[in-house]
Amino acid sequence: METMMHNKISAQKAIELEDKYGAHNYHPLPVVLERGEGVFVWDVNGKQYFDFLSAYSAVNQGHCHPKIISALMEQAQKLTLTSRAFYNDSLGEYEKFITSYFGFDKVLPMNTGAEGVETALKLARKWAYEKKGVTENEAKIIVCKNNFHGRTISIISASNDPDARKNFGPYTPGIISVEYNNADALAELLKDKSVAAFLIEPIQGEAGVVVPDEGYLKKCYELCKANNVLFIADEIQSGLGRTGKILACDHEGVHPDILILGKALSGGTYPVSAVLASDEIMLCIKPGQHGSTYGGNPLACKVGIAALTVLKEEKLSENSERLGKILLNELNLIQAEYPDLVKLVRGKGLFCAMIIAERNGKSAWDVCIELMKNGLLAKPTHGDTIRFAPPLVINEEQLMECVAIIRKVVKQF
Ligand code: IF1
Repeated sequence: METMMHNKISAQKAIELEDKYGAHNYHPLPVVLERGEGVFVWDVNGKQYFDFLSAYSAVNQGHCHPKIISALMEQAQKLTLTSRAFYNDSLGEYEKFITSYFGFDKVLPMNTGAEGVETALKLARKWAYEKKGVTENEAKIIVCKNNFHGRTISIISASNDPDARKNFGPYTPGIISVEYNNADALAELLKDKSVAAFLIEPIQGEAGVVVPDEGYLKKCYELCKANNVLFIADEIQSGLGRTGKILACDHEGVHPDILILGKALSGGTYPVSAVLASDEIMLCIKPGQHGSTYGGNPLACKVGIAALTVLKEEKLSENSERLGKILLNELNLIQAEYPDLVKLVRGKGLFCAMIIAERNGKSAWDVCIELMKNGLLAKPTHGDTIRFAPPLVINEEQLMECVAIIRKVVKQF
């Protein structure tokens, strides 16, 4: 125990080291975590918190889920990476598993979400030239305003968030943006026959859990079909049970032409992303035309199978749907009680957000600091929004404990 205590880093020291030696590309809440299990995380001083961010929906299965960790540990002692220069005994099994899990012909395995999005964009362009007959280098991609799809130069070229794009130009051409939740505006843009694909988050996460009107997704899908345009669903954050269905597209029975997954595809243990599509689309990419050092590595494959199995076996989508209804109802009650602080709440499943009215200089950040002091970790975004997205393994008793913390903190403001 002495050695353990001796090696323990203090919160202040950890923060100082990051400040001195790390890029300042984040502004974290002043909490230093050292352990996670299920819905809980603990800081270096042993204080316990409910994790209401779930690492942006990467730990839907809960922190350090034993089944996923044991799959990771077992494979880590056997074979972690072969590169795709050779076959390995795990990739084919994983590809069969994930394609039948979501109902697609093929999967292209990658690592981060942004790589998955970039892969989908490359597939869509290739398909446009080689199958749709769009003139080479003229393919267009339609994206939604206030999107978030990652941080690469092509992806931020599709962003209208000044923080995400300022001074990162020149930008990738061939990207058009359309108002979210406006199918008529999309119909207008689809008249351009050089459009290859429409890329959408079924629910916009970073924008503040923006849930479109009932029927919007279905309408967009039908418009894309009618205009021979690929419907690409970025379910990196909204997928894998977060909104109460295994995919947010399932709320409207939409089967996307290209599906992009990430984050909880590994339960937060390892970067794993995936792009799923039909043979017609996927086989446009031939050997040597796309790849990645770690894409489809044996470790990712075993972890991916375990993470997806846990989602199904523990009925985490159903739990998200049931408890999400309770959470949204409770947040609406808090909004009704304190309308001058809480402007509105919205969400679907255990994917909720609260919009804070800036009052006497108090912002969402200040509310999150108080929530932290009361044992609940949530993240402010865009100044006035707080996202509430606990791991999908949370139970009703724990959820109500968290609602009480949120109510207590809102009340004291
Ligand atoms: C950051 C946001 C969330 C995503 C969707 C693709 C990606 C993400 C819908 C890219 C990633 C992360 C990135 C992280 C914070 C977080 C985030 F605030 F940035 F926007 F969740 F909302 N599509 N989202 O949400 O996946 O390459 O990161 O694996 O960049 O600060 P990635």
